[in-house]
Amino acid sequence: MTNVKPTAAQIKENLDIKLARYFGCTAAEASKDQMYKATAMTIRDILAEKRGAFKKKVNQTGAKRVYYMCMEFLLGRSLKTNLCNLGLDEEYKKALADMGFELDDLYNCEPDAGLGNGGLGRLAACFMDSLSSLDYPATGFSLCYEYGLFKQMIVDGLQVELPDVWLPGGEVWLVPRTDRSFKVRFGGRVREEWKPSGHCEIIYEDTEEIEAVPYDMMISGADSQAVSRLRLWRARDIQNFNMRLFTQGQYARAQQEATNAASITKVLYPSDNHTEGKLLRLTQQYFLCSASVQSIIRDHMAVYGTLDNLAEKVAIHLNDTHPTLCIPELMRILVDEYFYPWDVAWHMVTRICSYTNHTVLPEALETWNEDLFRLKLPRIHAIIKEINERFCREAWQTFPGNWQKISAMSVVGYGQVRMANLAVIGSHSVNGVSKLHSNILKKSVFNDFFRLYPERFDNVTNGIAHRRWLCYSNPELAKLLDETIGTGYRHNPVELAEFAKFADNDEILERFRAIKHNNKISFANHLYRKSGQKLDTHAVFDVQIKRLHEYKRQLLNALNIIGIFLDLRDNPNLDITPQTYIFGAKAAPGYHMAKRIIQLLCMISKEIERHPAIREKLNLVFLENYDVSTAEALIPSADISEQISLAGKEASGTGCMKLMMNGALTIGTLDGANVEMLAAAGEENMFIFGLTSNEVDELWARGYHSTEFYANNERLARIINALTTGFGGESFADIATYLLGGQGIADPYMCMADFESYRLTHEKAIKAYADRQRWTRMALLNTAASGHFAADRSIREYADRFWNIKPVK
Ligand code: 26W
Repeated sequence: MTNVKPTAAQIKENLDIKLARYFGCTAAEASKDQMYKATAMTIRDILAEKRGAFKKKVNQTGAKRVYYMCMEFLLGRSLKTNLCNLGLDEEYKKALADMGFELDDLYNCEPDAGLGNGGLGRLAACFMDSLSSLDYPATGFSLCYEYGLFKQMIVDGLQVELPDVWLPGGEVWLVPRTDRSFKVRFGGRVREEWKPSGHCEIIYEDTEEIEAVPYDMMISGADSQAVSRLRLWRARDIQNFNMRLFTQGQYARAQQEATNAASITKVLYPSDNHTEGKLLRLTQQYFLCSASVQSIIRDHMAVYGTLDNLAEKVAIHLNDTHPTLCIPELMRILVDEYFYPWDVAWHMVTRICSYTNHTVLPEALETWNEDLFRLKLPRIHAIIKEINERFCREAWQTFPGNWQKISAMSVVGYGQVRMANLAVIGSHSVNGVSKLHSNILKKSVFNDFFRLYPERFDNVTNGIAHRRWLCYSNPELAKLLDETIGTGYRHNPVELAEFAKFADNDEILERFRAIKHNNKISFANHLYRKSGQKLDTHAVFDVQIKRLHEYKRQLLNALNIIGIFLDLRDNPNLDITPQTYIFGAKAAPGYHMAKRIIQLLCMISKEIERHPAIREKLNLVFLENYDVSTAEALIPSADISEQISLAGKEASGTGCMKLMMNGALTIGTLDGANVEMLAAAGEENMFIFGLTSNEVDELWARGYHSTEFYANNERLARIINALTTGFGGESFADIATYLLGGQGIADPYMCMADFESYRLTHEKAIKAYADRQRWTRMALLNTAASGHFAADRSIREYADRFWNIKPVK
């Protein structure tokens, strides 16, 4: 059946079989949920079969493979992408309609697989799509968290976190491979024993062994041969169950032992850009690395029977530092289990591994307490010490006598194990995720390493799965593109540039505008069904969607909205274009300031509600539980995209790309990928404001005093004072203090310094919106300029420059 598309009749037959076997019912009796599951199961079968054929071809051709290691994959839903990528959506729609079901209804039965926090995890998911669409042999490795990122509820403006139970509906995509389990060791002691053969054997004593069980998810490419595999590990107690304790009547203790092991993959850490150095997280990371590297070695041995050619056949990519322990784990297996000499093994490891950095914030760079590390992973600790010693000797050649530099670059120092340093030392390539970010890595974060290994440093600007984020979530726009520029852009996204030819075509502009308006109506309906909130679809939709973090400056946006609110309160007849501000953001549960900013946004919204006259012109909507599916519904409807981080802080941003592709105009700083978006779209089609990253550095060096901006800007002063008075009955004096000083550094992300520039630029954008013809032209040109920001382009760059892998056709 491989590559032969099933007919509607065959689909119906397959669905009947699944319903009968798994739910004991017929189509007429089945619930939507049962039909969704039956549908997913039939797709899973098609994918498994296709994957088998592809794997065979990869084995036969001896092609090199890439293994993408990441603690997070923010997949969202799978049914629609898989169906569309396989080109089966129309047939399934027909078959299901015959059986009394609407495919669109079934899409909504699927829970989001939220196995990630934000940008990093979503990027990994987009990359899996491109890897299979471009026919690269790829496996992603991560953990099968029982609970994904928490569900967010907002109660009186406060974020409440609820567990995200995704498996009951999400499990249908997973194929358990209990036959492919591995053991992962923790704790205990290690001893070296020299054997007469000359080998050193490593003896483990009193270690705890935990079983890693793989659950495989197949990810289809679009119109391609390849099916990528995402292997998610689940922890299971190796002794299964302590029957001795149980028969002694110690039921709870017997139960407890098994639970401890399973807790490793219980829940995703809900924080990005801030690490706490918690033992459970280190345990999760090693669990992922050890199981995955063992799996890679096993697969390789099964095909080649030797590891001598491992570096020619395997690329391992470390997506941020979280899976860095792959480096010492691979060393452990090569040296301890296959007896390769250290130097030979190290040469292999550095040829195999590559590393991407995703953040420059110092609080996000992971380090572990060395004592804790040694207790949990004694053998890995010893290996890291050896790596470190050899590295320091090497660095001495470049920086003789400069102990300060060498100690800053070392992996182990001051009682800490530093993951970023290990990742750089053990990889042949290190890249940032936008041009600006990669330059900052070379200039500051990794400057010493750059001087030592200049050839290792490179840039690959991020990209998005344009089929998911444009073709499937904005089908009307995709149809217009198909008609005007042909369907080639679906596989070759740079062809979107052709669309620019229609920038002065009135008929196309009108259609483009109408599509945006229809998308706004669709989103308004979606929101109304979900929460009862109403949206004015004639207002500008001004959208800021991303994790809540101070550096992303949702607060700057809020300050500007407060200004407009005060204007309207003074004069409700003010002639301004109606504007609706839409926010979606989750805050890390322990991140106090982020939660206060959410509360501020909600309370401004509540305050506006109290003024019917103001509500006609100004609205603020805070979307509860922003997730991938919400993004897919919202992004096609956005007019304005807020990308307003303090310059130098946002590594890339990818939401900006999704919004641009769907014809939203960006208001942004010269940060992350905005810089390249500007180069692609032209300054006449973007609204750029604020300090540049160099200016930010200079201002810090000179001494930044936010109070000067308060003193010299009456409007800003009034806004800050309004914070203290409060909104919706809640004072935000603490946020005023945060901005002006009093405790800690005043306004650490320079909202005050950038305020005026932001306000003026924003005003310019809102005024530009009034000229709809001109606005639509700019929006169309943004879509046309967005092809560069497709993940297909990013993946080709990784494949050619770092992984050295080729498509298998
Ligand atoms: C808890 C430790 C931790 C630290 C950092 C967890 C997760 C992180 C991530 C690296 C944070 C993250 O998601 N970074 C984002 O990565 C995106 C993909 O490259 C970029 O587009 C964003 O700019 C960057 O913030």
